[in-house]
Amino acid sequence: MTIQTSASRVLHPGLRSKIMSAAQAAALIPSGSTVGMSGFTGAGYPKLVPLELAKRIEAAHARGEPFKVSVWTGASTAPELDGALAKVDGIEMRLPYQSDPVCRKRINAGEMEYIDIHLSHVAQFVWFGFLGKLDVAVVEVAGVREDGRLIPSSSIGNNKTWLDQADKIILEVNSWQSLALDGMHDVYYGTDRPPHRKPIPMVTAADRIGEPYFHCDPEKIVAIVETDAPDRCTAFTAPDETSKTIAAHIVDFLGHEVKMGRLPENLLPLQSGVGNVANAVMADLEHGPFQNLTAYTEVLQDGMLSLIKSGKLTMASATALSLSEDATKEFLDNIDFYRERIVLRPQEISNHPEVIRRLGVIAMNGMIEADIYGNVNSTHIMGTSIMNGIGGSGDFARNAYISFFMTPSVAKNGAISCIVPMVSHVDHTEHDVQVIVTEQGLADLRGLSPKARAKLVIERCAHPTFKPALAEYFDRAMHFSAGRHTPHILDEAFSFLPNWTAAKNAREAWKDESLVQADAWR
Ligand code: 0RQ
Repeated sequence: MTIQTSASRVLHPGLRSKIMSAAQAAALIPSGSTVGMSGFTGAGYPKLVPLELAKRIEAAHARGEPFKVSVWTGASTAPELDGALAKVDGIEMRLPYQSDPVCRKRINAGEMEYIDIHLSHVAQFVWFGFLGKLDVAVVEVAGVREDGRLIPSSSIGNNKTWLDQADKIILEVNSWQSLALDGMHDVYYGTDRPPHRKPIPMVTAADRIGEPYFHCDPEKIVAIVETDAPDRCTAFTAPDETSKTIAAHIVDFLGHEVKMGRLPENLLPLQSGVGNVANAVMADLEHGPFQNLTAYTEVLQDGMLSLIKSGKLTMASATALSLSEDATKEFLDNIDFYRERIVLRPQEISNHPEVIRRLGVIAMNGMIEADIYGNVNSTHIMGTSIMNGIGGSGDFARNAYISFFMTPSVAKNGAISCIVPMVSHVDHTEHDVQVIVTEQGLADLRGLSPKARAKLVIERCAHPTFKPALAEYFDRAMHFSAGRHTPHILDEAFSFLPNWTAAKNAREAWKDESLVQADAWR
């Protein structure tokens, strides 16, 4: 990481005087501020100012002074932002999606507040005033034009909103980001608050409805920091047998839907979520029968890039790139090719329910667990600890043409079933989930009642180790449940969670003491 001194990308003459070091810029962020930072799935986050802010926070804490900020982003960032600030216990409240291990630890230890919001909601919640005031924006851009407009970098996320809403703006102008990104973005300024909202004029994934640059009031810019640092690259594991089998089930199912006349031959725009399984599905489509595919997604991972390279995917709309080191090189080496085939948009548009519904997106997202009735948990381990967050999965699932949720049938080397009687946390209700897929098989839940769903999910998706116990649970629920629409035995519904019996016994033993502790907590 170096501070650039020559070949500055700050072309606006009036703004050159605002160039300073990251430490000087970080000194402009007071304790207690709410800071809107750029960054989405490891792309386009500020690389220097958060590190310097973390140093200031650490020094303040060493002097015994309190110092924390609240951090809003597009989605997950990187160790230089979430990791560095969480490490020094510098984050009061974080929203929306994060995936940093240090943040996760602090959130789950109860030391850091976290609000997990649908990604499409964040910008509008800020305009509506639901989340309070935004004090500072720290936004990475690829350049500042002579006219003061900003060239976005490798993600857009909520940057337009942060630049609009913040009192003060700190820009990181990153010369690692290719200037050939110029023209790949489509920043839509037509959104408004109800009752003045107009339809979003987008009818295909390829439509450009905005402009390539951010507007920004130069008076609000208090600092510009020049950097030359790479995005965090995402390491994907090569698709394993489980992911490949899940992918094959989905590709077969899509073929069947084409045959039945429910999907066109080139399908409908694809959305693919985060993680290895989602990446594997994209890789499998490359060898599948479909041509002239399009994508309307939020994050573009390696699998999708390679689908574009192969010519099978002709156009992809997203809000961010999330690429491995090899794929980043491929992208940068051939950026003119990819600029014609990728549009990056603000996340309020990439994830907009109206557009997703109109285009008929095919949504494919990972999950932690599903229950036999089709409710899905994407975010929590054992119902109480956060993994990452709901991200955009809810934006897509509820509004998609078909919504898939996929997972290996077991986790932790087979110790935990990912198909359970009742999910320990609900992100996507049975009403938003149409197809559940594991390597065991695929359950098409469309048009099925809860009991028919349960039989199919157990039959098609559960691992053989857990299938008999699930079937037995369902049989007994049919017998003992007070209501037979969605039969359950409520005091057993979570019994598939690991260490359930041990935890229950521990609670029993703790009962008397807990009364004293519960009073203390109140
Ligand atoms: O833990 O890393 O400690 O081994 O959960 O699981 O199987 O590696 O799956 O990488 O596909 O991620 C849901 C987390 C899946 C992701 C989730 C443990 C498992 C492992 C990860 P380890 P895998 P993936 C648009 C869409 C929400 C946001 C979203 C996600 C770890 O897809 O964050 O969809 N989704 N956004 O061992 C205990 C279980 C478990 C379990 C898995 N039942 N019990 N642990 N694990 N199942 C993009 C954005 O919004 C940005």
